[in-house]
Amino acid sequence: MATRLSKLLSLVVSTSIAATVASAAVGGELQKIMKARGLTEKDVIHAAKTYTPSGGRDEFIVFSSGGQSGQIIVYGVPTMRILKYIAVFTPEPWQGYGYDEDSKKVLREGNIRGREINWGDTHHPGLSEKDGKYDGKWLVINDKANPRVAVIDLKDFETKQIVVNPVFKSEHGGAFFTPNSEYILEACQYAAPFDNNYHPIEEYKETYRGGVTFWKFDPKKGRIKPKDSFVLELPPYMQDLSDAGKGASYGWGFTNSFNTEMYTGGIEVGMPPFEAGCSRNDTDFLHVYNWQKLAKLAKNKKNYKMINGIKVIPMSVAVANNALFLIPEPKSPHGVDVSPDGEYITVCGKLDTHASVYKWSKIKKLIKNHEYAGKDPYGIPILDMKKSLHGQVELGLGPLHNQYSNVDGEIYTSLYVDSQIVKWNYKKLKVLDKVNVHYNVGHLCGMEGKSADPQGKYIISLNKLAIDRFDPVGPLHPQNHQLIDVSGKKMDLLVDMPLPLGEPHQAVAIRASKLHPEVRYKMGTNTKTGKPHIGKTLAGQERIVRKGKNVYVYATLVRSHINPERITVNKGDTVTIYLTNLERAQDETHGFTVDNFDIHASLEPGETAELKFKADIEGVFPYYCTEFCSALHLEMMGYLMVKDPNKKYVSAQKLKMKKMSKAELKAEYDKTVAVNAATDAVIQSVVKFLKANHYEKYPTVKALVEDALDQYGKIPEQKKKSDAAVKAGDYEKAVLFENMIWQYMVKTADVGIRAKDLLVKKVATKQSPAAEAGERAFGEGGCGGCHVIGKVSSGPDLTGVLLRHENAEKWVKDFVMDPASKYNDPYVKSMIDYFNLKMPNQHMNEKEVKNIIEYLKWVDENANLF
Ligand code: CUK
Ligand code: CUA
Repeated sequence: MATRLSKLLSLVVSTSIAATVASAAVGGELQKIMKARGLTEKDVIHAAKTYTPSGGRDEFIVFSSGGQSGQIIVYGVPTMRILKYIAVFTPEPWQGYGYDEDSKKVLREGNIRGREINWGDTHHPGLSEKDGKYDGKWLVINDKANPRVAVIDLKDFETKQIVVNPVFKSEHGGAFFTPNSEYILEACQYAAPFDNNYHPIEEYKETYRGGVTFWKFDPKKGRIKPKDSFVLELPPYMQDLSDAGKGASYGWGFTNSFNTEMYTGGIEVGMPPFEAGCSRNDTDFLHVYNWQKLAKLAKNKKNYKMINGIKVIPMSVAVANNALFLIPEPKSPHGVDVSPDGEYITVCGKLDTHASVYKWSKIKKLIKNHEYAGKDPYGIPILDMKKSLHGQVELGLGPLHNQYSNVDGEIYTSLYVDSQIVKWNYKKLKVLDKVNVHYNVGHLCGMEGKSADPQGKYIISLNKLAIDRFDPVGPLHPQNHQLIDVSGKKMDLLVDMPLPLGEPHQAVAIRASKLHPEVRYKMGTNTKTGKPHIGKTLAGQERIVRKGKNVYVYATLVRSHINPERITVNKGDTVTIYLTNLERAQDETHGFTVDNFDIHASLEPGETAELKFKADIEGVFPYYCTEFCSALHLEMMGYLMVKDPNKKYVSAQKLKMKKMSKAELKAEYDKTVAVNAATDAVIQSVVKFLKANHYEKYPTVKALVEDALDQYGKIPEQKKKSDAAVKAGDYEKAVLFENMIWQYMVKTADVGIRAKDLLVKKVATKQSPAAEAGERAFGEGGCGGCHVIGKVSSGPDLTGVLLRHENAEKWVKDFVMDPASKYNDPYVKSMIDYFNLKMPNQHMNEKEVKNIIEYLKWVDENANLF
């Protein structure tokens, strides 16, 4: 159902595209808004291209690195709405990541040399591939600061594994999948010794090394296998970005570099800084290597050395096996990007105004014929640059990164210094278009723009500086992602999105239709391993077990209680709480914390998590559910009581309070039972309606009904307890159990009525646009405050109102527009007496009233449903 605004917007779009109707034709209300907000027609078109009505979905999902936040940011295109932050290398409190034992285990896989690292600098997210196309299963990302790679499962968007590179001290050129997710490439950045010892910087060329690590990936299980992974040793050139070959160049990998000068800085000893020494040469080297061949070499002991527990293939072995080559590339390059067919490799040089396009068939020929231009100091064959090049194009200042589109030969490149995106053709070597961005763009993100199947449509410019784009929020500004429509001949910048969470380096986008996340886990799942949790607890299995100084609590959570509700331990005990969320309903997450103990878990439906802490201070500590999960969420709590076993406690003098008599208790019990019976009657009528209208045919309705029946199914057990209490003469307890029954009934009715409303919409006759507008006017005009369709409320039920009066349409219209004129009409008079209320003038216009009448006609047509 489109809103009024979006309808008007689409009107503007169609008129301006047709360019036949002047803007005078635009609806008056829209024009008013445009004027008040100072919007041009172009602005409104941009709004229409990115706006999505409530409940609408995006076409693409973007995974952006969170940079210094150590996380990943997920957002939608074209709306640029942020959907999630994925916790990766850094604790994340909402999701309990790093605050419960299971996620701590994942986070601690990232310890380096036995030390906790709680920080990360995420740079390059990579999506798993099948035949070079995204399969929507796994996401990986690297940490530049602490050489690590993490794996995220796209079934639940949670981090499952972190691996530490045991020989690199820094890395940057990862994480990039090979075309069938066989390996994840991770290239070094700042060269350093592979061992963990001190080596003087004067021995840089001899003892410092760069490299590329090939992490073996199991695409079925979605885990890296460190034992089957290996490193290719490279000279201490600062390796930078990488890309895996595909199609024609399948089996090969490409990594560029800067500082092939091997400069080592030294401002403090009077040397020029790194920036001067690293940019001395006109060219650096593109590393070209055959990973398929290297993988075979890594199977034989004689080809590798073990360093810090990982296989390292020396350069000499790679060279002897024709698996490693160098090609000169322009000064201080940055991005290297292989075309969708694998035939062209585009390299950008930060300090060169050109992009260089290499041709794979030319490189292959040179390799095949052993035609080398020379060797580098480490004996690696160098291929001639000119003979490898397809050509070069002058793009502008500071070209950095590239993305491909669905149009053959079309490529987009970011220009850092010029603050522009340039569209050009890498086959014809021709610049096509440029657009200004704000400001200093780093990476850019096309839709599946680095896969073998780029989608075109949009480019996102990931800018490094925002400067004047947003309301100032202090000296630190948000990052600015700008969405650009690239579907036309000219690029069209649509919208800015501020990102207030670290500096996102690269982003990858995938069609939303390729992602299929789960709604719930199998009951009792350890979400970090995907296996049943050792603490899995089903309803009725809740218990507290003591083993010496260890207390184990097996707890469950379901709307709206935590079981158990009282936990008493001794000061000094170690407490382990296993929590299982018993819910099956969509989005019904419960959170859990014990006040003052720095622990938190987020439990999605079916999840079990483990919390552990030492009860090292005496006192009473409430624990509670931290997600507002239901009307009685505040009641979802309990007490942890920590006693000092060495202390004597004196009981408090009991307060004397008036107690209810047995007769009073019995009366309260009878009243509660009667309320329950009445509520149950409502539920039964809803159930009857749902069944009669075949709710099971509509999956969304069915899911709600199942959730409702799940709640309803919990009633008999409570009833048994209530009856037993009555039998024992304990009406106090019986009332409490009857109240619990009422709680379950309220939850059942709540979901059941939502299901009914949804079903009514599905089975009713289709509303005409006028009736639709009428229903909206009915709601917005406040009619619903007194009139409930199908029910007598504080005003009469309007079902059948058009049958009750002669010449009814006119009668209703006159009455709504001027109610006072009919206050003396005998029928209206009797109504005023009955409801003790007069119909007020809601000041509706004639059009609105006409629409409301259409809506009431629709109500009459479907009267049997209300
Ligand atoms: S890098 Cu940041 S702009 Cu780390 Cu991929 Cu190029
Ligand atoms: Cu569960 Cu709040």
